[in-house]
Amino acid sequence: MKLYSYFRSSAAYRVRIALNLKGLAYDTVPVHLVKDGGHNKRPEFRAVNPQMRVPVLVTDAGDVLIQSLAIIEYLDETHPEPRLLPQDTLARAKVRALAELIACDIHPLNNTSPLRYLKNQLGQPQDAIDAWYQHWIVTGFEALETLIEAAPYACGNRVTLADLCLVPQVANARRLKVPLDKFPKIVGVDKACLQLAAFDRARPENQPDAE
Ligand SMILES: N[C@@H](CCC(=O)N[C@@H](CS)C(=O)NCC(=O)O)C(=O)O
Repeated sequence: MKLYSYFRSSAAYRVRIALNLKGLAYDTVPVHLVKDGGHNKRPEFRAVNPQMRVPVLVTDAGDVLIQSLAIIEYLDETHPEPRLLPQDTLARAKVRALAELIACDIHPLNNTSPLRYLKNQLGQPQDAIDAWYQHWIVTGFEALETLIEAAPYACGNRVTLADLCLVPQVANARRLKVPLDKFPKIVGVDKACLQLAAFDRARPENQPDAE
């Protein structure tokens, strides 16, 4: 398999963890999201993903999959061990809710395109953009801190899709120096996950395109 990725992309980070947990080998195709206004905007990448975002997973059969949550669910259905979404319907809804809280409600507000728009089209200064970034992480984390179990993972004693979303979002928060002392459960889940080799190997600094 082939994963179009960028070392700092938290959406790609989620998929890297899933692939590692399931023991699936893949080649990384780095797509630099910053250099020259973003190599993701080049026609050759647009031909792969018209949305011009990473991650993109190309399966061994040549199928092209986009959107990290859809990719992870595909991997979970095709390679069920270890299961990232519980079989129990109610438990599965709870895991998806936490994953979506991060992937749909926090992450899009911190993404490269909206941040660039704030800067270039709306003329916002960097300190206002950083305040925006921090605000949406803190607001989301306040809810997440209440909802997660931290026992030791977000939804109990098994790693789930919720953890695959939480760890990359914490990495973003740390990079932007968001204070995390109000969120001991989130910090605890992050620590427990990063002790697992699959999470550690997926970290931005351990990627072939890391800078
Ligand atoms: N909802 C998408 C988000 C994908 C996404 O926005 N990826 C970011 C990197 S984390 C990206 O490629 N950004 C490029 C841009 O915004 O121009 C997913 O979960 O895969």
